[in-house]
Amino acid sequence: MDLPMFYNEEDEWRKVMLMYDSALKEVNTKLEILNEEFKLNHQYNPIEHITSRIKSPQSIAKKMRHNGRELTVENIVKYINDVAGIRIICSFTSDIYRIADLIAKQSDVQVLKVKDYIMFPKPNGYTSYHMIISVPIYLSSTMVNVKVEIQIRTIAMDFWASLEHKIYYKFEGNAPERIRKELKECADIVSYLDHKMLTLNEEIKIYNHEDEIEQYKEILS
Ligand code: 0O2
Repeated sequence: MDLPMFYNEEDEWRKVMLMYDSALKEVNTKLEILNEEFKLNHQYNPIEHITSRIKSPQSIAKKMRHNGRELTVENIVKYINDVAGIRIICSFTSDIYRIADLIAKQSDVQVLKVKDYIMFPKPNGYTSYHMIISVPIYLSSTMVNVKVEIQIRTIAMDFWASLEHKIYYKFEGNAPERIRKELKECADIVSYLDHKMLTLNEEIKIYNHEDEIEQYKEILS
């Protein structure tokens, strides 16, 4: 984003945070609208729930240190993609791609980067679909494009990721081999479960469709 001119670093920081916060509101509204419309047309919610957060100053500083960059507002805006983050939890894997596609198709949304950890899981077993997008935010005298990281995953993927996150921090990234192996096994079970649930849901849809045809036949006879 092109930063408007600010008077000092503290003012600048506050205004940048306002922009990230506004971007979260924009994207959350877009998602609520898509979910409501989908519910109206298809009688179900593709989105189970949504959480959003602004990255804590400590996490931002840690990431900047890790990347070996000087901690300035300009660098944060330029190099940290997930200051504003949204996590979308879906029931089925097919919903993930549907939601990602609906977001990407919006004309004011720019997709800057996609990481498909569902097609290509991380070696530890992590699966999720990540998008870095930018959305326009209109201020009184200017418009800025603000980056938002969107993570889309199923309930089961989210369950796994939160436990893995806890374990990662508990062992500071050096979990014992046995725990890492068991986590990977759990990730395989998650993937199997998601696949099985999706297949079952598709079957139920066929039954519902056949029921509807029978009902029409009865009405017409
Ligand atoms: P937190 O606390 O969630 O904010 P890039 O954005 O492309 O410049 P980055 O940040 O490595 O580079 O991107 P990536 O790989 O898309 O990962 C970003 C976020 O995905 C992480 O943010 C986590 O939230 C999540 N994530 C990625 N890999 C894992 C994993 O192995 N396990 C779990 N539980 N989550 C993961 P942060 O900043 O690490 O943390």
